[in-house]
Amino acid sequence: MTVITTNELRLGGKAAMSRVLADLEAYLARQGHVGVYGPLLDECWSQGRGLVVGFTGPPGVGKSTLTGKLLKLWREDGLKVAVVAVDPSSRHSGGALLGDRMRMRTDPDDAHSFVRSLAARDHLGGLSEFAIYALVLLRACFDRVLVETVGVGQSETEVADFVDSVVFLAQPGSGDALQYMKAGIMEVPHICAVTKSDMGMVAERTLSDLKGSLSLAISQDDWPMSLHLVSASTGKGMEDLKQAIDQHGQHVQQQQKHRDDMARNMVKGKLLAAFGREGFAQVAHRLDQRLNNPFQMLDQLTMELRQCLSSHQVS
Ligand SMILES: Nc1nc2c(ncn2[C@@H]2O[C@H](COP(=O)(O)OP(=O)(O)OP(=O)(O)O)[C@@H](O)[C@H]2O)c(=O)[nH]1
Ligand SMILES: [Mg+2]
Repeated sequence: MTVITTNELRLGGKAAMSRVLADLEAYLARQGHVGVYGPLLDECWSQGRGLVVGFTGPPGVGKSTLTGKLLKLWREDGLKVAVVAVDPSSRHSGGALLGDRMRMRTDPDDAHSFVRSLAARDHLGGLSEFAIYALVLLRACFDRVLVETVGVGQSETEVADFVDSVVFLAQPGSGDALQYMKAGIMEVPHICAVTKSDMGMVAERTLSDLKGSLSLAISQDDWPMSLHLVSASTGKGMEDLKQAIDQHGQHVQQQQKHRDDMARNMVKGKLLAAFGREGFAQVAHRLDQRLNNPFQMLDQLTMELRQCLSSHQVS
């Protein structure tokens, strides 16, 4: 089986991307590991310079509307933009509803914008198993990859592990963000925005509540959190928000450690999910070095642990 090269993927546009995502998903379902796709994923991983931005916040806060607007703004700057919606309701709708809704807002003739909805599957609210691979391929071909996820609690950490910047969106009139951060459930996002500023006072009050409590909040990668008041409907504040995301992106992409941590977390997370703590402990030391080819490493360790398991079962 021959797999497309990174270059072919870049040159092949949206059609090539759709095809490889579908093929990879089918392959993973069949084989249960990245196998022949390892070299492509590793090449995309090492060459991928696109900024992956996670948008998170409660249902209905305005994530889809806002990512749609940002897509437009970055396209006007001449950047290539992909939007991935991780759809928690897809267990019922198969993801089709959201996919259709999103597609309607994008121009099918624009070769440099790509919108795709992915099922959240078993990871409620977080990134699906497959979404992580999809992000790796997308970031090699697009300058901005926007990821929409619902979710609080555990899944926040998961999102934070695989994106460069985390943007938390707060609903006017709600103190959600504040409560989660205070309770330590949610890590401090890099950027926080109160949506729907066209609602007036209620949005402004929410902003000042957040401001008062979070003025000294520093995110994990030493970034002072910025707070924004935006309206995707009127466009107010959107340009500032876009620039704040770009600035954080520049900051984070200069850090090799950030990329190394991402690779390690990805391999660790997948091995833990497949083999549990005991299984992972057997190979944990292999992740001490820098992972230049994390996907082929993941595959190799998966094979070794599977073999180990089956020989135990035989004896
Ligand atoms: N007034 C106002 N309404 C908005 C704005 N942005 C989004 N909305 C409305 O808020 C509702 C939810 O917007 P979505 O963008 O679907 O929110 P979401 O966070 O993606 O929702 P889920 O994906 O279901 O979690 C819709 O009815 C939007 O029209 C805004 O800037 N101003
Ligand atoms: Mg949405």
